[in-house]
Amino acid sequence: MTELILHHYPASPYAEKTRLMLGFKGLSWRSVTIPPMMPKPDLTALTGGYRKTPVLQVGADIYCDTALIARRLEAEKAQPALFPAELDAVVSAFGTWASQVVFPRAVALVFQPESAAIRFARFNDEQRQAFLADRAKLFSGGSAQRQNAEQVKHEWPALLARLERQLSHADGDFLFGAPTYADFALAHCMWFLKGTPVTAPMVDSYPHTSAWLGRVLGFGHGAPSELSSAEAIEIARAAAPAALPLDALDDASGLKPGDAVQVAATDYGVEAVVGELVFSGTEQIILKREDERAGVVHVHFPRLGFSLQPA
Ligand SMILES: N[C@@H](CCC(=O)N[C@@H](CS)C(=O)NCC(=O)O)C(=O)O
Repeated sequence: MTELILHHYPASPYAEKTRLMLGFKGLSWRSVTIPPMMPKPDLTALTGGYRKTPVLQVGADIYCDTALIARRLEAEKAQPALFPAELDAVVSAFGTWASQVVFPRAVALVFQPESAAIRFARFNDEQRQAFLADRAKLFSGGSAQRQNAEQVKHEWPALLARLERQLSHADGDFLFGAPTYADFALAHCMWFLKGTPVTAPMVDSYPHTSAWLGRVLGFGHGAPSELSSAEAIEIARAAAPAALPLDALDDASGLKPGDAVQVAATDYGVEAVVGELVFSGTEQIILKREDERAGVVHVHFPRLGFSLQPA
């Protein structure tokens, strides 16, 4: 079974980034709705503990982190390209900047009290406390720093003025001419801000950025169809992992295929996944693990931003 299965929830910005990339590529996919906070037993049966949103499943192969998911989508369908060869370094670097600089600032703005009050209007006190406790745990132990909303308001005009200038250029329909990964890596931050009337002006006051966002959101989500998490686990169990890539590296850590290892994000959501190292390449690390419910799966992580250590 080679269907693309996205484990996600509607309000997740990184899920929106992925849904838009699926739309850009015109792909069909299965949609599994996951909880927005822990516990996520059906997701972690597949990932071995990685809890962030979204996760892409293709049979018994599980892809963590949207930077790697984007490259898996490119392998699924090469054109239109997210990473044109002549722009790979700049487009990928822009994506890292959007994730590390813009996204945490958007989070601080969205979770400032006036905007959080609107966002959490449907939550009761207990749910609100549970959500805040979950996010505090998500951000403990990693390198990511939560941003201060007042400082972000101070910085925001500098970030947006540069975008405005670039997007007002004659070729400014998208960041680098034709649409690339960079557009999707930034658009979900702006989509997140558009989610409440308190933060929407942080985008709406910038006409070129607003028009660009409209174009990126215009790609839509491709063709999703619902799937239950139990069915997704069954699909993993029934499938065998795909053949491993051939371009393995000698890993700088000295770790070799067959070694028991652990892989963890270094920024936030740093719980480690333990398994057998089966592949270490320039872009990705693949672990094999066996799960009671999902059977043998290969879990794929980006090399950048993830640590690899002996288990
Ligand atoms: N670097 C990750 C970031 C993903 C991320 O931060 N996702 C948020 C939701 S947008 C998350 O996992 N929040 C906690 C949760 O969903 O449990 C990626 O690119 O996939």
